Amino acid sequence: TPVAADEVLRKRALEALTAARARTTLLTECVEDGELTAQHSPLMSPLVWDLAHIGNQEEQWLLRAVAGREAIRPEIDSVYDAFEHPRAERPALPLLSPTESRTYASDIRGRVLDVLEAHPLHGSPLVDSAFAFGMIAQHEQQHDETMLITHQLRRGPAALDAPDPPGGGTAGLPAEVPVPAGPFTMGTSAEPWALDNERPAHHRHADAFFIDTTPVTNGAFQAFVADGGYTDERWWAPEGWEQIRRHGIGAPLFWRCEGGRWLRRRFGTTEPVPEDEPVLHVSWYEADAYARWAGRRLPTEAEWEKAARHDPASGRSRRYPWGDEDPTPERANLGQRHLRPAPAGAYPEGASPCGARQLIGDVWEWTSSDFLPYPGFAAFPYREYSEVFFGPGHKVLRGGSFAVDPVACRGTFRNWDLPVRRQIFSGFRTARDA
Ligand code: AVJ
Ligand code: FE
Repeated sequence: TPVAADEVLRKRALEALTAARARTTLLTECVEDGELTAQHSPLMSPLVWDLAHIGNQEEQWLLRAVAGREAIRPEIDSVYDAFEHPRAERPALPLLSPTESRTYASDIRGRVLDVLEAHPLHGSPLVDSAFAFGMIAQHEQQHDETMLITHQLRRGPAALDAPDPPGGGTAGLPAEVPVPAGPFTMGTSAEPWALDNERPAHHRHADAFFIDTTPVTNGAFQAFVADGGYTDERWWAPEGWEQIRRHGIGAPLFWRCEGGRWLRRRFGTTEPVPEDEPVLHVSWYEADAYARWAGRRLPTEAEWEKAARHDPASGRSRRYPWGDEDPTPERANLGQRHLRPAPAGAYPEGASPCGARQLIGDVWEWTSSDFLPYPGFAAFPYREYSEVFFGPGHKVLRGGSFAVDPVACRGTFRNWDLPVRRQIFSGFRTARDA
């Protein structure tokens, strides 16, 4: 019955919002208040900006747009508008204090839970299937990932802790798997909480290609470094070459060489670079250069999605590599359960029909594609989520990292960033034409 279906939606939305807030709380309670207002990197906002921005977006969409309420603190909207103020300028804004930010966000949440209990979940695209509630849970989780990046950039002793992910191993696995030529369905019109840029479902053709079974590992990337990959202009796109020259970049972010051994800084600790783990913190240019050095290329976004979703047995595209069921800890490294990617070859239960592993979770995977709208795209509910970023300036990343919550991760989910970015939890796998 519709009433029972609504109760399922309300429960799902409540769980997603509650899980997001638990993670926000963890990320903002594990350091002193002074660290919340500090700027740990000009690339990032102070953590306290993310905290109040989370509350402000929730107020704007769930209290004002959905429930028609008056603004509670209209004067702060502009302070927490990401487009008005670039990250580097945010520490100078009249920000709410840590205590005020916590109180504001929890006050908004209390009112939102009242709205969620009673508001109709039919009658407009914003509320159908509890979309706006799902969108706001995804928004908070995306900022939680951003805050985790800030934690990685911050100096000082570790503030976070988590058990290691399960082991992997590539013995017996082919280095690459084939995907035959043919059409497939890209994007979705069915996933209720899919964001505007994932829509609509449409047909695409892909020529036959091979794709790496696992993401490229640190060990493989070290071979590129040792072979002089960073000093050979042949492998680099011109803007990438310019960036590594100008900044003296010779290895992934957070790596350093000591006595001939590669070490890396990871959430307040330093450790030898684990050779069997997917490489992390590389720019699109570094991924692209590695692929060219290896005689290969990055997959296109369509190739990535076909490898992840297309089921040749049924001809359908599935929600995830393993099928239509939600992620579990046995299938993918998601949700900040671990503070690192799992070794290559982990999660056999998460393999896709073509045999590729770890397409979901572990590291965001750079693709060769620009972030562009699908045919039939319609901005919803606001142009600033996706539309203003379309174009050649941003490259698409797929699959999610260990820092992405399952609510903001699926086979159709699209992330994007500037090709110079390397503080994000980014890695890649390579491909080639068949
Ligand atoms: C989709 C991850 C690129 O963090 O800039 C957060 C998500 N949009 N608030 C970002 C987002 C508005 C966005 N990314
Ligand atoms: Fe935001």
